[in-house]
Amino acid sequence: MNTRIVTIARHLVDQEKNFPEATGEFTSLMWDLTIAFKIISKEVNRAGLAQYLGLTGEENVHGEKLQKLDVFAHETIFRAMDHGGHLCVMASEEDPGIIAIPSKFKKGKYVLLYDPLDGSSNIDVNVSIGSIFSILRKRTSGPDGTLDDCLQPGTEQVAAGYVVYGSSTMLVYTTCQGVNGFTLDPEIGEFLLSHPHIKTPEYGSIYSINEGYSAEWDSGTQQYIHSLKGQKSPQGKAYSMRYIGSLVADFHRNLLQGGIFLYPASCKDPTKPKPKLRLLYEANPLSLIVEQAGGRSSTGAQRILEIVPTSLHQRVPLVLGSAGDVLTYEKFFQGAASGIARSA
Ligand code: P6P
Repeated sequence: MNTRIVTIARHLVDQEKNFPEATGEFTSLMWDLTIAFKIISKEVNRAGLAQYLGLTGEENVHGEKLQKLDVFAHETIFRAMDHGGHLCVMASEEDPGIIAIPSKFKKGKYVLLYDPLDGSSNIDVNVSIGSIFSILRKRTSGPDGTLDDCLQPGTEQVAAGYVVYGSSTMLVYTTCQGVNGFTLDPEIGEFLLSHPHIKTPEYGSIYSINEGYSAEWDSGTQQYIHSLKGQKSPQGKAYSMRYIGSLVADFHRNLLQGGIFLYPASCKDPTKPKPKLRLLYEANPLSLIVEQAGGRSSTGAQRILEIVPTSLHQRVPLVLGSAGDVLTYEKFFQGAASGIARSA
């Protein structure tokens, strides 16, 4: 039983001590982010009462209708982060291009990529939603961040995290020194350490996938999912399908309990596989977290974190969670693919 009261501020300072060269800039950046998440949490928890229900009528870069809370979350994170002097550039799932730091503010050495409110289609039905963030170091010369600074492989992330706005609001993040979870105590407005040193089980007994699309899956995915049904997992329990349709909520449950989340590309047109989830704002940050927690993350063919991005809103197939389950999936996926290669 963890009896110590550890705020996220204390945790950030303690972790900073592990980096002798640390200037405190990263700690301050993370602190600013937590302020934004507290503000968003307050609004998410009253969405049913506020005027946020319903659509703005506008659409984001992907043609998805914007919920007012999406816009609020996007702007809240920007306004919390644009003046701290720690960032050289930002990019958001809700914005078509890179987001420059206003010229009146000092620029810093970090890059922030974020999905302000993932799963927002669930807002009106009170299903858990989340925010996801990824932090990189600037790698180009000059003070202003560029597109190149954003298009770095996930292995270059210095930190990543998510907030799940559920029965409680939890912030889970890594600075590549393991994964820790903090629960917001709204009475005191503090994120308190509630899940230290999160490790995900090598095998789970949960698989999370939208079975409604099974006809569009590649044959490896179809064979893998079929193989789970009626089977016991190495955990000794029969596999169960759990799918909320909100990435952060599905990921968070599987991270804690073990399991595998899959969003394969649609192969409705076998010549043009069509993935849905975004590399920079969803796949990379969650992949860093799951690997830091002892799990695994891939497209089925390639480690997510090693993909070299080519565009801000690039989409990838995403299979991540318990390492044993993901490895088993990869064998099915690659076996079927090579089988296709053989018959071709
Ligand atoms: P589908 C929500 O819109 C989202 O981006 C993720 O949060 C979620 O995992 C996925 O899409 C659900 O997609 O096609 O199953 O509704």
